[in-house]
Formats: sequence, C-alpha cells, structure tokens
Amino acid sequence: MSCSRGALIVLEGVDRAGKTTQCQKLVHALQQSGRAAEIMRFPDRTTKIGQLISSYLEKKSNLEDHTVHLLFSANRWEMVPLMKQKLEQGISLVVDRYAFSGVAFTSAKPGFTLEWCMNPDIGLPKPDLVMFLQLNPNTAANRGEYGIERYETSAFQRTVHQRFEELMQDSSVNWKVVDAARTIEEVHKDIKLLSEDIISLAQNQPVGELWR
Ligand code: ADP
Ligand code: 2DT
Repeated sequence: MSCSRGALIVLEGVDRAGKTTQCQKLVHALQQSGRAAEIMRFPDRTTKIGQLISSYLEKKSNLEDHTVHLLFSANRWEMVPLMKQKLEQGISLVVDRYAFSGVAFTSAKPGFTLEWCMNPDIGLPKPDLVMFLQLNPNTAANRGEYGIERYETSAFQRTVHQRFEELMQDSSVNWKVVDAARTIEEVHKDIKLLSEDIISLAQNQPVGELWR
C-alpha cells in the first residue's frame, strides 16, 4: 500500500511580509496543479482557546505573559490530530505562522529565553519546509499602517525579527529565506517551486517531531 503523505509547509515572517497573501496563492496553485492542499493559520481563532487568544490580541482582555504563551502552544496542540489525519490522507498543509512565531513573539518580551519559549512546542509535527519571508522594516512600513492589535508596533516587530534570525540558526529545521520585497508574483514563483520540491521529497518520509 502506498504511504504517500502530504507535506507540512509553514510560512513565517514579520507583520505585512505577505504571509497570508502567499499562503492563499500557494494553496490555489497547488490545487490547480492537481495536488491536494489546504490552508491553516495560527492562532486559529475559531476554537475556545483561540477565542481567548483573539480577545487578548484585540486588547479586550489581559493575560499574564507565560499564560498566553502556553495558550498559543495549546492552540497548536489541539489541532495536531486533525493535522496528522490530513497529512496521512495525502493533503499538504500550508500554514500561516507556527511555533516559530510563538517563540519569536514571546521571547521578544523582557525575561523570556528562547529555550523556555520553545519547550511547550517540542514534539509538534515538524514542518518539512519553513519559508521565512524576509522584508526590512522600511519596506514593510510602505505596505500600510500597523493595525491596532497587540504587538503591532515597529519597535516590538524589530525585536521579533531578531528572534526569528536566532531561530533560523537551528539547522534541524529546513529554513528557506525568501526575499519578500519583490512583487507578489515573483515571490509566489519561488514559494511554489520550493513547495513542489518538498511535496515530492516528503511523500515517502514519516512526519518528524519539532525540536526533538
Ligand atoms: P502578512 O500576512 O505577512 O501580515 P499580508 O499578506 O496580509 O501580510 O500582506 C500585507 C499587505 O501587503 C497587504 O495589503 C498585501 O496586499 C500587501 N502585499 C503582500 N505582498 C506584497 C508584495 N510582494 N508587494 C507589495 N505589497 C504586498
Ligand atoms: P495574525 O493573526 O495577524 O497572524 O496575528 N503570535 C502568533 C504569537 O504571539 N504567538 C504565536 O504562537 C502565534 C502563532 C503574532 C497573530 C499575532 O499573534 C502573534 C501576531
């Protein structure tokens, strides 16, 4: 029996790097070429945990910093059975933010180490590919004003960017840096090629465990 599975593909990057735009375009392109693919995003604001997170991000409620970090992680873990099921069915998942955002954002707050932040996400399904959409803060600024949600300030985003750079030193994760300062179509072309390659490579390999 064939054990061909879908690939777990993650897009990361700072605010307005184009993650959502590119996730949508990638899923569409994969589907057009006859590959089963679905989009996912974290936080998934539709679950009970996701609603707590959403209210926090919208500044409608306050949560202690460790607590909200663990909720973000729990919001990923609650989706793991579904993610595994889809991957086993041969569906590739294109994910808008994952544990790397979790670590980069919390560790940008005072008093948090990368190590502490990574712990709750150890053992999550390991992405076959993580594409980091690289964009400098000035170019991001030209894409519009920051919103009103928590974390949407340029000083905080600069620290988040530094944390991502530290996370990308970890060679146990298949990071690819994509220059996100180009046109939407140019960025898409690179992302699609990288994704098609990984879908072929991953299909006969078991899903790994993140940071383990
Ligand atoms: P993110 O999900 O990373 O925050 P979005 O995909 O929501 O980013 O894009 C943020 C804004 O920038 C949107 O208005 C989008 O249309 C625009 N945008 C996305 N990619 C590009 C690009 N390559 N060049 C110019 N504008 C872009
Ligand atoms: P968007 O829904 O616009 O992507 O914003 N975040 C995200 C964390 O702090 N921890 C996490 O684990 C994740 C996945 C990034 C979501 C905001 O929440 C931040 C921006």
